Amino acid sequence: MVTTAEQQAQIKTEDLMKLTDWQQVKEYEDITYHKAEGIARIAFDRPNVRNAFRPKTIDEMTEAVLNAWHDAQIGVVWITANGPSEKDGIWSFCAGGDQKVRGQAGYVGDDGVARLNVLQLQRYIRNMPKPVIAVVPGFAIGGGHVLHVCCDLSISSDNAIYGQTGPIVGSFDAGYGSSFLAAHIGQKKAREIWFLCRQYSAAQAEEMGMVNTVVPLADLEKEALQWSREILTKSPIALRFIKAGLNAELDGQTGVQVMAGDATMLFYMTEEGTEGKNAFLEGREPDFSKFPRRP
Ligand code: 1HA
Repeated sequence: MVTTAEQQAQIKTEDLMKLTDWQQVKEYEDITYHKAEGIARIAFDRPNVRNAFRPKTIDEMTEAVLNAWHDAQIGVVWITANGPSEKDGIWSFCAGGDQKVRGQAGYVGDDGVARLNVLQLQRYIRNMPKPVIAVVPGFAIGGGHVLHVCCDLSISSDNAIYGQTGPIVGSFDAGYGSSFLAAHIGQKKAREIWFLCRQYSAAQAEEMGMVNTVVPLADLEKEALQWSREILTKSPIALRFIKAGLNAELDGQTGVQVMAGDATMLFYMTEEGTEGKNAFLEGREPDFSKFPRRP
């Protein structure tokens, strides 16, 4: 049985968050940001508009994502959402760009400038060398759907609804929102989702490989915690390279650059790499003769 609208209305963010000792990192207007046991929980907090994002929302989310990226204590990052809507009790993940602030050339912020800054956020999620999990408690529509596609894993509540609206509202994401989607579920299904703009249940999303697992809304964060704890027992460098490797082909030169950077980091950690630095600092020629030329 899928969580009904009446049941959704009874479930509060505090209920979902009571399973671990979440500590607030910073107070924001459009999002909330907490950390616990190596996990960063970054949540959309505009449930009354289905968590649609305006420029401030994306600015705040970008700051939190970068903070989690650079925190060496954090090994897993959640992109999730708070709920339910005070108006109708419905839960959502994100309904994409806030159409009320959409101007002629993008979404208009307090500074009056129109931008599509969610694309930068997508790149950060993709390039961050840590697993990012979309923890989806409801509607994932338009640019909200694209964000879950950009995450490494998607854990879905059973009431979640997935779909695209771009060709209805006069928008499209022909970048990550199309190519990564096709990589996940195949070209035919990706074209169906974009050309017809239908809505899909969580069960359908799981069947087509668009999400990893589906659980009742009440158990969503319990499931996400379990997945995160399992991930946190694994080698950070192994996970870093797996993510980079899985991204590399589709990401082209950027994918190669990310992976090459990881290789450089490892090289810096070796005696051979350190010899070059030491020699420079000591004003002598480097001596690489003792390092084997392995087959
Ligand atoms: O395509 C891009 C981009 C492409 C390239 C680069 C950057 C991009 C950045 C963004 C996007 C986009 O995201 S385009 C797609 C924008 N999003 C949409 O078209 C989704 C619009 N919303 C819906 O289709 C529906 O609301 C829904 C399927 C998610 C839920 O339907 P439901 O349950 O019938 O609720 P609804 O009554 O429609 O919405 C509840 C409240 O939330 C409404 O407000 P209220 O009348 O109570 O005051 C509704 O206006 C508000 N709301 C929902 N979605 C949005 C929204 N307000 C502003 N913007 C929204 N996107």
